[in-house]
Amino acid sequence: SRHWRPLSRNSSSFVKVLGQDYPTDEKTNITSAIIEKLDRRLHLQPAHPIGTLRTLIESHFPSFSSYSDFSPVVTPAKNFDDLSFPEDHPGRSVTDSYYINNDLMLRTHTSAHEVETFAKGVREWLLTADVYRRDEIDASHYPAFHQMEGARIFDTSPNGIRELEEDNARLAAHLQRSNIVIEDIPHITATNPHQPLHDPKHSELVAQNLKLSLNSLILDLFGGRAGAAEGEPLRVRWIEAYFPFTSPSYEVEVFFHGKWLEILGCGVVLQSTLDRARVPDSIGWAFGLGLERIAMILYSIPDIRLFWSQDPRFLEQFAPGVINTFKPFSKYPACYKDVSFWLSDKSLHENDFCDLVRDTAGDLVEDVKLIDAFTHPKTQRSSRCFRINYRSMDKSLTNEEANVLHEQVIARLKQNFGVEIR
Ligand code: FA5
Ligand code: MG
Repeated sequence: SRHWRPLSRNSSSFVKVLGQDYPTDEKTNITSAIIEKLDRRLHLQPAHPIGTLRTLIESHFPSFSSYSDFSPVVTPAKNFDDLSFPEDHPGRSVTDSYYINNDLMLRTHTSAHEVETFAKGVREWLLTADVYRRDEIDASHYPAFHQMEGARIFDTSPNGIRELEEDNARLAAHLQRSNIVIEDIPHITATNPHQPLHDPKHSELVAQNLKLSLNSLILDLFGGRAGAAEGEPLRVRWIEAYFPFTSPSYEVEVFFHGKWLEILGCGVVLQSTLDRARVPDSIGWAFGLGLERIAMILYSIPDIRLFWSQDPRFLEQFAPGVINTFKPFSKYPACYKDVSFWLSDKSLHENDFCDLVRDTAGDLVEDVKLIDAFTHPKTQRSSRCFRINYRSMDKSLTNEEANVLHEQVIARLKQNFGVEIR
C-alpha cells in the first residue's frame, strides 16, 4: 500500500488541529512538526520579513482587496476539484499533500481560495496564507511556506476591453529602463494556448496585463537591490508553464546565488473557475507568489528554515516595512549521518523519508539527500542510502545529540516501514 503511517499519533483516533479535534482515518498523515506551524501566522507579524513583504506587495496594488485570514484546513474539493485538477493528479496523493482525514486537508496553495474569493464579487484581490506540501528539504524548499495569490478580472464588453488596453499602456509606461533584465516569451503559443472559449485577442491582452503587472511589481520590489548589490543587473526570465487551472500559464525565475530560482506561477484563469464562482462576462488573470523565495532574495536570507526561527539574533534584525540585508550569525558545525537499508514490501517515497526525519528532528535537520538507490540484480531487493545533515540554527549540536536523533530516525524507519538496516 502507498499509505503512509502517521508518525506522531498515539492510539487515539482524533488529531487536534488549531484547537479542534478531527477524527483520523487511513488517509491521515499530518505530523506534529506541521501542526506546530499552523498557528505561527508569520505573514501577520509586522516586523517579520514575510509580514513586511505582504504589506509592501499590498501597497503596490492599492486598489485590490486584501485577505489574509483564511483557515489552512480545506476540503480536497476546494484545493483540487474547484480548480479542475484531474482525478489522478499526483498532487492529490498522500505522498504529496497533508491530510487530516479523507475529507479535510491542509491547502497546498492559495489558489484553493480562488472560487470563494471571486464569488464575493471582488474583481481585483490579494490573498496571503501559509500553505503546506510534502516536499523535498533543502535551502529553498520547506514543507510549510507562504504564498500570495493575486487576481484581476475584466469585463468582456467593448468598454471593459478598452479599459484593459488603457491599463496596459499605463503599465508599459511605468516600466521604463531599469537595472533589471527581463527575458520575455510570446504570450500565446501552440504549446501554451489560449482557451477555446476565449477571443484570442482578449486572451492576449489579459496575458499582457498579467505580465506587465508582475514585471512592475518585480521592478518595485527589486529595483536597486539584489543583483545591483554586486553591480550587476538583476536577471528575470519568463517561462512557459502548465497549471490545471490556467491557460496560457507562466512561471517567473530570478537568478540568485548562481541559480535560477522560481518565484511565482501564474496565468489566464480557466473560464470554468469563474463559472463556478458565478462571475459572468469576465476574463482575467491570477498569480501565486512564493513569499519566502522573494524574501530570500530581497533580504539575502540564505536558508528557508530561518523564517521559522525564534532566535532573537534572527528576529531582532527586522523592523516593520523595512527591507534590510540579513547579517548571518555564525553557523554551527554540520553533522552528517548516513542510513542505508533494504526496503520491505511497504513502499517508501522520498517524501515519506523526509517527513519522518523532519518529524523526529524538527529544524535540527538542515538537509536530506538520497545518495544511493540500488536494486540487486538476482534477488530484486531494493536498497536506499540517505545522507542527513543535522545542524542547529541556534547552538552547537554535539555528535552524541546527533546520534540520539539518528537512532530515533532508524527506529521509526524500522517500525513504520519495516526496513532492514544494512
Ligand atoms: C502554485 O502553487 C500555483 N497555485 C500558482 C498559480 C496561481 C498558478 C495562480 C496560476 C495561477 P507552484 O507550485 O509553482 O504553483 O508554487 C508557486 C510558488 O511557490 C513557486 O514558484 C515557489 O516560489 C513557491 N514554492 C513552491 N514550493 C515551495 C516550497 N516547498 N518551499 C518554498 N516555496 C515553494
Ligand atoms: Mg512551480
